[in-house]
Amino acid sequence: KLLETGLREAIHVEAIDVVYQPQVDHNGRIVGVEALARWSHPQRGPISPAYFVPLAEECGLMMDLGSLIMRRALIDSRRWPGLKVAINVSATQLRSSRFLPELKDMLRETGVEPRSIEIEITEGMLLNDDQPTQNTLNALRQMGFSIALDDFGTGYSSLSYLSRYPVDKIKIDRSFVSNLGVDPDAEALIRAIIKLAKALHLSILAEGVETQAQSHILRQAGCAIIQGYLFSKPVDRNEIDVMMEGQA
Ligand code: G
Ligand code: G
Ligand code: MN
Ligand code: NA
Repeated sequence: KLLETGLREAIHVEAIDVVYQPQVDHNGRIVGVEALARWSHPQRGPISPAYFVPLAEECGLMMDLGSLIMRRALIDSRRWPGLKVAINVSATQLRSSRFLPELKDMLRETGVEPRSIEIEITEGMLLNDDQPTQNTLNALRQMGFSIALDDFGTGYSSLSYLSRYPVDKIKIDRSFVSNLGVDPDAEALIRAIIKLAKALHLSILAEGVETQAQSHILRQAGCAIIQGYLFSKPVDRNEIDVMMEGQA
């Protein structure tokens, strides 16, 4: 209850910030960044989005929180013309009739082109298979956004939704990556996922890459883009500026 009040206040005064985690090719060249929300409670300190995003869902604050993050990420994206900025969008946002009109307003306000933005949704959201979600995804795709499927492999996925929904990229969940070199089946699983992605003409990215060994196996398996602590943790916008100056 106390946290709910704090979150409401933080959203009201726009005290939620966004950090960015680079997505790199195997030469270490940054090709995109994922926007990740951050909240530091005045008394309790940093609270994980794994906690405050679901809290926002429970107390009806998700649309306000999502809009705040979206606007912030769109504004920041103008700093990095060559980069795609990936933004996590929740199930509630996709189902809401507020979502598309607000997004269109923000695009107008900021002058940002949809093709420089990737919308990240989770596998679980597709399992509900409701019409509003499908309509919104189709509209996003038509506007020129790309769509990435986050945490791929963790849902109870019948693969059929992959062809039913307008998905451009799958992000291999870090649980598969962390098992590389530990669980003998992990490499086979990753190879299978990559093969599937290629058969469906989907781009592929692996998350949670922490070691050179993991990076090497992924590269061998045909996964060209990686995200994880090996290259960089999520950092503030100024640090991305510096990284981008270095690769100009
Ligand atoms: O950044 P971190 O690893 O702490 O994120 C934890 C979880 O919170 C991840 O599952 C991530 O996808 C989710 N998350 C982070 N930022 C956002 C956001 O802006 N919107 C939504 N819906 N989820 C987010
Ligand atoms: O679910 P999603 O992919 O949006 O979650 C992103 C979260 O994963 C972020 O909170 C980020 O802090 C975390 N993360 C990013 N890279 C790594 C990594 O290499 N290892 C681990 N353990 N977590 C990571
Ligand atoms: Mn994500
Ligand atoms: Na993920």
